[in-house]
Amino acid sequence: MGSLERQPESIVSRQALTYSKDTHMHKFSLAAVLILGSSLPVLAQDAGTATGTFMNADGMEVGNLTLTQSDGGVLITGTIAGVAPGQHGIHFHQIGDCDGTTGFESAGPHFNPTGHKHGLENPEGPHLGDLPTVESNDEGNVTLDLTSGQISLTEGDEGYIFDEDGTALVLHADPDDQITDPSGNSGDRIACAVIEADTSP
Ligand SMILES: [Cu+2]
Ligand SMILES: [Zn+2]
Repeated sequence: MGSLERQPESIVSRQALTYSKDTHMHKFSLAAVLILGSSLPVLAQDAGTATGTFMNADGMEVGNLTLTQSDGGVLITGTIAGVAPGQHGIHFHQIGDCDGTTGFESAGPHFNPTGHKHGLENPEGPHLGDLPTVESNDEGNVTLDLTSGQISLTEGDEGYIFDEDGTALVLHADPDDQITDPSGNSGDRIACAVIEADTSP
């Protein structure tokens, strides 16, 4: 019977994998090298990057960021200075507009193209713009080193951030509780960076 033959198949293949693990790994790595080798020029062209400059509400430059698209998501690196020590909420917001005179309300709500609720721990969440909290050290410096599997620099992806009105990365005064809609009780918006696509070749 088909089902009887099919069922042991997975067991057999599992055994085979254990039995000839070295052979399999060898094949996999060979394949990986071949795939990587053939697509390297394409990867170099398509590897998206973006940058931004953080402003505080007084309009002073307080930091910068770089976004780098990779297979595992978008790597977010950068620094923000002059931030009270402790945990702070940080999110991508829907509009690429950082107007300090509005307390950065100009950046709109969290980036949320899928219509979910706020928070990485919210069963009805998260917003695609939600991120883990970041920490400012005793000198008041935040070092950004995060990866988001939710946003994308690649057009056509669900989390593509370069929609018509752009996107901003916003740092808050308070920690993000990761569940309270719509912004995790993270308080005032204290720094904001408009995300700009890197168009250099
Ligand atoms: Cu926010
Ligand atoms: Zn959110």
